[in-house]
Amino acid sequence: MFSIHRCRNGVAALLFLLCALPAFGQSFRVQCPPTTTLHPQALPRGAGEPAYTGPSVTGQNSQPTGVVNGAIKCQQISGGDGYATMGDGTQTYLFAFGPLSGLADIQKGLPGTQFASVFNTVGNASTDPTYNGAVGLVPDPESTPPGQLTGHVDPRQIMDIGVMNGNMPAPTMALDEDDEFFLTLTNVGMIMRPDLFEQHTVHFHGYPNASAFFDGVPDASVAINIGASFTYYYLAPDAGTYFWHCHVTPPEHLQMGMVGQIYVRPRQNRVTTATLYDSLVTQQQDPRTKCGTDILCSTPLPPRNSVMHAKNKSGTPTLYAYNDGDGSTAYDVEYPLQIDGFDPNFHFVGMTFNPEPFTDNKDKHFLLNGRS
Ligand SMILES: [Cu+2]
Repeated sequence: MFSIHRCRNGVAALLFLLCALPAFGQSFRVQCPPTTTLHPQALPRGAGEPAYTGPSVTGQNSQPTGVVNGAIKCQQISGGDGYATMGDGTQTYLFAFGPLSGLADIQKGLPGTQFASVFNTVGNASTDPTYNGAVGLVPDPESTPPGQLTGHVDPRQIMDIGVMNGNMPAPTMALDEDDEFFLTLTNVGMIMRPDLFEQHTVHFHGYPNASAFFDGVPDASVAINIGASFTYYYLAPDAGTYFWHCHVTPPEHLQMGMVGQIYVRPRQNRVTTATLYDSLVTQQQDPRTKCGTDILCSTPLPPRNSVMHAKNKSGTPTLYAYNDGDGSTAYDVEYPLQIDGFDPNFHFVGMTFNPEPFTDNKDKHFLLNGRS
């Protein structure tokens, strides 16, 4: 995840000094493996999300041959700055995340989260409006054999698209329960604040088993420097609607705009059994969420009824917010909604080189999806 360049030719003292400088450097990279222990077979492009067929293999010895559920999903975001346009046309300065993958989907208001087979493609998001892969991903000239997609990127493409491209809300993320999610944060710097050397992180609220390494609280975790990338890893554990934010000086970076949404769609969307209830019984036998052995088991089974896995008004299978077992969280329309408030004075001062007035901070703009 980090790339540390060592000097290979540091014999003469002067030479060593000259080439020691890059030793402090990091670099942009993306990480999106096509296979993992939990997902040993790469999904072909266009395969879609596999159906939920039973308890997942955990990778532990007790279950050497288990069912593989879900897929590998990947996303890249920038940490940087940008502007929001208020209802009266005022341009309000943001510290913000921007999209660096799934740009074609983001333009349509969809999440920027992609299957590994889509993320790991080479294309030019500046010229191709249909490109959903990782911005900057190019063949690695130093791979064996040369030309493999190893996560090596062309930083120019990332800077061309990522600089001054931050938005609030941050790029939407959406995955399915049982997915493995590789989220790369690439810090492109804040071009309006060259006096700052701000790090950024991703801190995922409501994520119960976060390892400290991927938790994004900089006091106890990793924070990402300008010019560097870091890939967070999450095993989507529990269906629901969550939010995430940068945890570097959180009152400032959150107020300035570094907050977005993450949706974990329930297994119930992918069951093929006749009744939702029976599928829920199967799900509750899953070692990862089984009652009695896992902290994620929160509720007993609801009363049995025989609701079929119904079609919605447009004739496609109904989607659900949670694994409810009885269809009670079915919905027809999917739309991300984020409510924010911010103080335009604080944002204005945040664009200058003066200290921000934390004690005078008072939200005056109330925002729905970034619009006042
Ligand atoms: Cu930040």
